Amino acid sequence: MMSLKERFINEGYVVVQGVFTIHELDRLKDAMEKVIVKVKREPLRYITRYTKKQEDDYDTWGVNNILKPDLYEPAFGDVFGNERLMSILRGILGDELRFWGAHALWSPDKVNYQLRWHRDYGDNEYYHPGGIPNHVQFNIPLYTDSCFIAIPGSHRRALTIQEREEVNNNHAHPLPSESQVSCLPGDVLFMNAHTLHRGACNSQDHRRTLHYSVQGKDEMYGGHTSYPEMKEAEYLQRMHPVVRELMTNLVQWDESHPLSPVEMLRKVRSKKERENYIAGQL
Ligand SMILES: O=C(O)CCC(=O)C(=O)O
Repeated sequence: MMSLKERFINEGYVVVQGVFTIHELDRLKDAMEKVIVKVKREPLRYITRYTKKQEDDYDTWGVNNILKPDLYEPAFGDVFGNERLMSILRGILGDELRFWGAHALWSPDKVNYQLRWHRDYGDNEYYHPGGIPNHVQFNIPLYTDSCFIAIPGSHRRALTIQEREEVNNNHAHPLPSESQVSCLPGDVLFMNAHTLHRGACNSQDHRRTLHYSVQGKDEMYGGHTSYPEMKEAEYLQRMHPVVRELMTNLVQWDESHPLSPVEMLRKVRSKKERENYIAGQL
């Protein structure tokens, strides 16, 4: 029988059951509702994900950067105090990790969403034939969640013609080997975001899911998501010690690997593209 890590490397994702306790989930649910209220009140203030974005008529399905001071709730950082979670992440990526991202996703109120087929980070051509991950993304569903749809093993190969057509045309049609991934509250979905995937969620669903990512401390791919507060002692002091370490590692890596002007431009462009895309403008 394959180990959890082998399944992750082989399939590009794996669901681990019962990682979070009811008590942890309850704290996260409270924190999540506070964030949703803030974002719905002032969506333009944050990096918000929209299904509808018209003046005075917004419908949202998520927000990025929930560990930033204006959205932070201690429960969000305390996720990294879960020993089972940390041992799985370290088992896949190694003992020393760095922070990459922390976002929140929820069901829209008005407009159902169908997120197109994609690999994350704008890297639709990227794959590692051995399935070796350069990050782990993980979803913590606070309620039953079946919104993530993926093609198992697609992170280890080039896209097929049919898949490439879907990606290039921003489509979200069902594909032959797709698999809808279902999680119960307490489960964690670990994913290699280079696995071809899409998302779908209806306004009738009650989705509340945290969407985090980490990398190995010295991973050459990625990084560059540190923000100024991560260097402030007062901000770091509020964080769980593991988060403090992950953020310090990210800042150190970002500072010792400055982007060239061309890379900077590429990053700004792909960030803009991604923001437009998650803002429902593509
Ligand atoms: O709704 C989902 O779970 C998919 C989210 C997603 O694909 C993304 O944020 O890139």
